[in-house]
Amino acid sequence: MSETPYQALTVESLPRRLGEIAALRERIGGPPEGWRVREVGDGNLNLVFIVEGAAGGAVAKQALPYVRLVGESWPLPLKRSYFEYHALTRQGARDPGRVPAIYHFDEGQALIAMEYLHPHKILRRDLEAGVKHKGLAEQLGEFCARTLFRGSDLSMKTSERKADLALFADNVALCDITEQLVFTDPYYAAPMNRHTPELDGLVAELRADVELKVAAQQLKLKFCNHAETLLHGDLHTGSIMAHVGEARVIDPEFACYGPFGFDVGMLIANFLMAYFAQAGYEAREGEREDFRGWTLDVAEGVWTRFRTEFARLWRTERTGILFPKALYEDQGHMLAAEQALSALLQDIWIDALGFAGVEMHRRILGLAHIAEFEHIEDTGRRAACEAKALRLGRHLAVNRARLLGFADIRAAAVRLERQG
Ligand code: SR1
Ligand code: MG
Repeated sequence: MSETPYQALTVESLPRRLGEIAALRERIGGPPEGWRVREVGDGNLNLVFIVEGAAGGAVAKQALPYVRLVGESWPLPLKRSYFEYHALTRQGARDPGRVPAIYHFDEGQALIAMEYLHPHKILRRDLEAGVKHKGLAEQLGEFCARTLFRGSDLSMKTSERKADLALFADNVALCDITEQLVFTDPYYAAPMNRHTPELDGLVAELRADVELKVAAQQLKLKFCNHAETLLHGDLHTGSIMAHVGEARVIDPEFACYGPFGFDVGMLIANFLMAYFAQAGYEAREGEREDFRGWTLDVAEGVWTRFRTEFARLWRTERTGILFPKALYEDQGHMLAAEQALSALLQDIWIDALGFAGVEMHRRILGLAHIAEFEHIEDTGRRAACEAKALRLGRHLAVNRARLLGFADIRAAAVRLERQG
């Protein structure tokens, strides 16, 4: 495929074009003309095909030269596929088995052929349907800790870390989306924004909130300038596929170097939004109480498992240029190393809360919304759920340095939920 100029795949052209690739022919099996192909992309950017044959299946993800959600009026570089490929290979090495295996990558066609995760479902759909998953918080917390710790100067050889910093620094267009859509657009009437009409009053209040705007820009400064580790960059519950007891992380095309707290904060925000969305699906008040509580447990569990695993890696794998053991353990200064770890985790916690706050805002006020809220048909009811998330988001962003532990977040969320 690499000889031919870029061409978007179609259900019809895919068997002929991918059938030329030996690794895929073997994986899928049978003659390509007999392959069953479906286009299933429901994300904002790309084409995604599921291809099945006699021996098994594969997923073919191809970037389009524009933002699918908006159309050709918003061009977007195909090179995002290259960043996704490189992020997947690093994440696969840093937390084996948690991301899909790659079968084939074609940079010219902006195409990654990878493992078909079956019968896994996009986690967001289960959060809407009220389906729990065992071990979710633990697996996601570990994924964050392992990929973030092992992609940083705490772990990597400095020459490799700097080479990766340079490689991912070129992911300009996707970083620009995050910079704009997450940190700026929600806080003024930007052209692509939209919100549920019943929220007009609260939206005006938030956009006039100077403290909140300062917090959002402080967080943007961190995102743009604190190149601490390789981020997934878009770690929401639509970037996770789950099936009984197993979560897999997909879609790291927004990968870039950024602050430790970003992925963790985004993830926590998405479970907090799922918490507030539950009331929109209750035929009888309180019907989803148990599931609602579980979404908070997962948000908390992500943070606690992240912290535990990060601490374990700090103690056992601190081989990079930061906080070298030569200065601490080798001098008998174990306590100082533990204090440095606690201080770093505290900084990450504060950042994560801030990023969680702005993520909750942009999913309600910006361009890219989430299904759990969008599928609540009654707009009055939807707005009531969204308003609680907006208020908690504000609390997290503005008061992030004053919130001591998850108990504070839980109490604030429950209070808002009970206020009705
Ligand atoms: C224009 S892209 C909008 C959003 O979709 C992606 O999934 C990212 O979350 C991005 O911010
Ligand atoms: Mg995505």
